[in-house]
Amino acid sequence: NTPVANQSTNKIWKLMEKYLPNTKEAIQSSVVNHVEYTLAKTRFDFTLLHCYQAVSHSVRDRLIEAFNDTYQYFNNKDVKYVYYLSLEYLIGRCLQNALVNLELEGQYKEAMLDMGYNLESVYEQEVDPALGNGGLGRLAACFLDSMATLNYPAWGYGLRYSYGIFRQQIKDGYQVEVPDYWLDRGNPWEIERLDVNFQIKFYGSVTKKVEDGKERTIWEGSEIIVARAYDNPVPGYNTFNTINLRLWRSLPSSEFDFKSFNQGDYFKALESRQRAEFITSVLYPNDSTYAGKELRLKQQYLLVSATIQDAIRRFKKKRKEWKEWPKYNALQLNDTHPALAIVELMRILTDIEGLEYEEAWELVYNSFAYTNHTILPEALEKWGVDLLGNLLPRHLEIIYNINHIFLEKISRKYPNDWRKLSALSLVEEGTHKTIRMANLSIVGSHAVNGVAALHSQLLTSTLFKDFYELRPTKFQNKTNGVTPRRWIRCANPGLSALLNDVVGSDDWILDMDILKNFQKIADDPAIQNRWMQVKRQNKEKLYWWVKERCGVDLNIDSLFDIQVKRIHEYKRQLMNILYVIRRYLDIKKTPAEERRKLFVPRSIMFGGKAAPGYITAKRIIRLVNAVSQKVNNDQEIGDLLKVVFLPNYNVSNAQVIIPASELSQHISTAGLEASGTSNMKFVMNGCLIIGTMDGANVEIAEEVGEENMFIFGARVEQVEEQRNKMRNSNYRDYFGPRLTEVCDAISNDLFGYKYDLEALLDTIRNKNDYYILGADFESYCEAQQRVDNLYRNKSEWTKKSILNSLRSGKFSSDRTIRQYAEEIWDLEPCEIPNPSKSEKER
Ligand code: Z15
Repeated sequence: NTPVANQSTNKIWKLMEKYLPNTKEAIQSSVVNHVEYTLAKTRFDFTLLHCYQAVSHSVRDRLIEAFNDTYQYFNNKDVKYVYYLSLEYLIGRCLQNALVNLELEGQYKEAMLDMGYNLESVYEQEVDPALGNGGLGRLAACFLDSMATLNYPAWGYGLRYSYGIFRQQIKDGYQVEVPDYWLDRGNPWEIERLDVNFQIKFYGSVTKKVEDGKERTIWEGSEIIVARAYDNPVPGYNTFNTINLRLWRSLPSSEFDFKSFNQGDYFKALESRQRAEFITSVLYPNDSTYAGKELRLKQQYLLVSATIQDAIRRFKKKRKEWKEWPKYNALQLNDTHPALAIVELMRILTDIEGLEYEEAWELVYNSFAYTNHTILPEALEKWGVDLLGNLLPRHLEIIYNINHIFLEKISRKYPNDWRKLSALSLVEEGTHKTIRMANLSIVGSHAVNGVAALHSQLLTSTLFKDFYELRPTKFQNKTNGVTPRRWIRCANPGLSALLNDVVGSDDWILDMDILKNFQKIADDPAIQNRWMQVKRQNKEKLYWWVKERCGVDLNIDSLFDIQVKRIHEYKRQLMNILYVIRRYLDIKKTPAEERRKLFVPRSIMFGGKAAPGYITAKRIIRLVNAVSQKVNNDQEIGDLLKVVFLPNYNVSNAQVIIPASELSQHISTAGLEASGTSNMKFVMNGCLIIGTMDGANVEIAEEVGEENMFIFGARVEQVEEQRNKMRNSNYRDYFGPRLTEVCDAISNDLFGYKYDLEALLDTIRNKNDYYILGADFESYCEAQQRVDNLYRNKSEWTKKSILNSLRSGKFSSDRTIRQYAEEIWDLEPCEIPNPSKSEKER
């Protein structure tokens, strides 16, 4: 594209100099303008949805001003960038978050009210973009918020799936998956970059040519498609900095097509073009399990290749010396999903840019870092060499090369240590030869981190032990965090107002640690009362949510006890529901007049999606719903016990559920939950945790005090011993009478659905209670008894709730991101001048 002549550029600059004003009148006129000119609507034909769209466009205009200024400023300052690569981003709704971060929520509320609209009902019109599965995807979204807020020069890179994670419906107690075509009402937040396109190649063949004595490798792909950029501005809080989440969409290539295949066959040609669009069509709905599908590998490579090309283009605009690459670029791999980026950068540097292997490796190694999110073997990616070699033949060659050079060094250091050699190898030999993506990620990165102290410790002592011994300084911990902007300020306005009053300002939003200075308020009866009021209002909101979606009438005064997260055996939702049955049986055995003395009324809620192919997880949902049906309709029980499955757990529902919770369950088998991040959100919102010493729970206990939580169960060191016990005994002895009675009740068809439920029980009964539910059950019941006892003392409970919240500062993702920036990325903040401080207020 030829730039316009200089004179007119000057004219354009002058015209673009001004920022949008944020007075009530200016906001109203920008909204009305969008109604008329963007939506082409009139005042006679204008719904709440149109109102949402117009308001969003008006906010988007403001985001774009900040966004353009930000990258122009970064560019002028010639800063180092971090590239965050992730196959998933669970960003949640944008409107309220943008208004809060731009500090315009008050102005928009007033402007809209004046026009007859309630801003909160406008928020409800927005779809919840759900381009992720669970913790890993939500973490990426919290990180973007913190990177923008802390003024780090950063880019998020991901995929623009047309279908996000499925919407979960419950039919006859079973999960039913409905496709989530989230773009059907358009997406006012994204900026389509028609001019940012990169070619992506697949398949084909590799040839070697000798040119003036030097061997050159050429990979010719046989399928060529295009990745197009869609930009999503991410505003920082209390700063003008606004960074970019760039999502790629796959499109057919207009120049190449799928090489010559279908020439002459018009319809076949169109079909192969449509196959190109299919690549970024759907998010794979597995959390912590590897599926090994070719389409998924295509998605990964598309993200990686487009992103590396984009980063290189940006780098080349500024400088010529490749050796400066690591000084100006840090690339963070969110799990191994984008690990091919290591290989892609090697390929471009050597095959295309002509660097020597050693030189190229230096640049790759010093710019990449890798975050591991699990030690579960079923989650570790291992691509078959047949599949990988067919789709990306040159990349497989490079991987073999990296491995060869790496193993040669190892065998010099540890001669004849075959065990070590095969443990460290990027290649797993066997009938089905595979590439271990974790090993590739470790070898290609200068830093590797786990996501909580315990998890990082387990990585270096078990899964990555041999790598750790090789280079201990490479291994780090970065305990996860969550953004207080979305998880307190947006989700819990009542608590935010209370904290503002306690602190005397809203400074806690940027510095959660200052809350520790106000711990004395935990004993203040007036504060306790207000604290309880806030919780009650949040419970009321959830009450209506549950009534509308589940048709269940909860007692607002009952203890709201919640477990929401992906359904997985290691997270032990099964143990939770088995305890609910235990409680139900105990209530039934107690004479009616004594029940209220012995049992605190509880509303026990479950929520979370099961991967569509994960049968056991789906049976757990079936059991929860079977118990719910039985218990909720038992006249004898009344409000002493209610059980609800909350359908379609997602970010926007979490924003209602978490602030309303009083007790929150994080009960994974010790050692298996890498961190958990919802535990942090619950603590910030004043919930008490019942949990095992797993993941970040360990650090939460350290911060808030064990006496303010309900900790139970086997510690990591005891888990294997418990598994062995189970293997050597009958489940009835191992379970003990209380759990055995629960299993027998299910087997005796107390809840129906015998086929599913027997199969479910078999996962723990038949000498293979891998997640040691049997071992932990009694200790879990005891912890639950402590919960009841404490809940009877409202003031003590509230005091602990307050302390949980005030001591949760460590778990702000601001702390996490600062550590990444300082200890891995070597990145400096760069704050852009804020025009609202000068020009706007005039
Ligand atoms: C995922 O959500 C997590 C780990 C994975 O390996 C995959 Cl594929 C998805 C979760 C962990 O289970 C959770 O403990 C952690 O808090 C979260 O990632 C973010 O680190």
